[in-house]
Amino acid sequence: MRKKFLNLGRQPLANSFLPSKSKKILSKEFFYNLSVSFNTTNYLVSVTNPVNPKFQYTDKYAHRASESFTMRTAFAKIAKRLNKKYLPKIVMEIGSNDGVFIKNFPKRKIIAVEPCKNLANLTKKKFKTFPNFWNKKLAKKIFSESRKADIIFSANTISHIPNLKETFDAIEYSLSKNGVLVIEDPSLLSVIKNNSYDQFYDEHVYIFSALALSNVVKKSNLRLFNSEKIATHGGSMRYYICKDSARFKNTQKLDLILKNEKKMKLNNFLTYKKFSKRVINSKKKLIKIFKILKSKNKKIISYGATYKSSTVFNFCKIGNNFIDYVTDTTLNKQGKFTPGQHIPIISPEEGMNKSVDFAFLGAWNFKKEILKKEKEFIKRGGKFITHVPSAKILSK
Ligand code: DWN
Repeated sequence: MRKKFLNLGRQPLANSFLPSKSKKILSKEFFYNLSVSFNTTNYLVSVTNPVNPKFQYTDKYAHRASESFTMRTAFAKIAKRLNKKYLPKIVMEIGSNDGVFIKNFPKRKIIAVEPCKNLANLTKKKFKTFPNFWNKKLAKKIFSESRKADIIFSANTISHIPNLKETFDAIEYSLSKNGVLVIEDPSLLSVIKNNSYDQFYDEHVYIFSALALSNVVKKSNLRLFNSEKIATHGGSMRYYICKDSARFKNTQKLDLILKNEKKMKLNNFLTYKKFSKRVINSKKKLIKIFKILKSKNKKIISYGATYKSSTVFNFCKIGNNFIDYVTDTTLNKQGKFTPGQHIPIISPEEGMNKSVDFAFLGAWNFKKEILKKEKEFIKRGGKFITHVPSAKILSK
């Protein structure tokens, strides 16, 4: 049974950066009610009413995974590790974005799957890319009984696909006998611990726990055999999954992770009810900070036009009332307006000037990278605001 625990209100699609604020554009903006539920049977946490992926992963998809140094380095590192450990002949990535992970393998081994046409067009010149949604039909087109994948990798994508049964069935078909599926997605435990409710938006249909994922993959004759915590995106998990009958033994590390999730009561609805109360308090505290700063005539901007901040801004009703503009390094976000609240997005070169007093960390998951980059801003007295793990002005 699914039980609702969090209501994040009327929300736009987090990827719907508007080209202008004309009446025509604004009248077409799509909104839906974003709420989050817990499944008391398999412990899955999911968006209650997912949006049809066809409206989300279009040829206007804005996010480029290569934009941060942190992610470029993290993907190069894991690609090297997987290559050394499993010696794959064929590597497939589901949701290859701009190729930041898969480009680290020799071209002859690569199969990329990316439904956003603008992104697939970027990588198809460099290696084999299927501009399609991942499903059984595509799996059968790519693979056969004699041709299977030794590694299937997918970062921040499986959690975006509503139909998990079909997704994992198609993966089971595509994996070689001892092939390994490696997925990375935000960690539910980190979300609960950090009050990072902004990890919930239309694209994050699921925020997985190891407990829930192990239940889900079983239905497709797959087995979660290992898992590790990773630092990316404010706390993620890397999961290793194989066919039921594959040679891999379940690791002690996985056992400990599952035990800890039970200790932290991720299998208990009450945990989520309590989280929901903390989210409401976080909202009140953040609005209070903005109001105080505005009453002192401080100039506030936001740093990183993230999808996550779309949830925060629309939930807390933070728009041009508090924030002058958002800076982002991604060229195709610059010159546009944020979803729902319609705050202009400009380049950091233009935006991080001397007039700025405070910058809200929309990309709080890259805090370390950003603080290092923005030493000048901090030196002249500029301060960052965050809402994770609690709403506050950072002292440094
Ligand atoms: O799962 C998803 C994650 C991985 O990426 C997607 N559904 C969509 C997207 O979500 P997001 O926008 O919340 O992700 P990021 O990676 O937190 O976005 C960071 C944004 O901040 C990018 O637009 C780049 C920008 N940025 C910047 O302007 N200056 C990032 C850094 C590090 C910087 O210094």
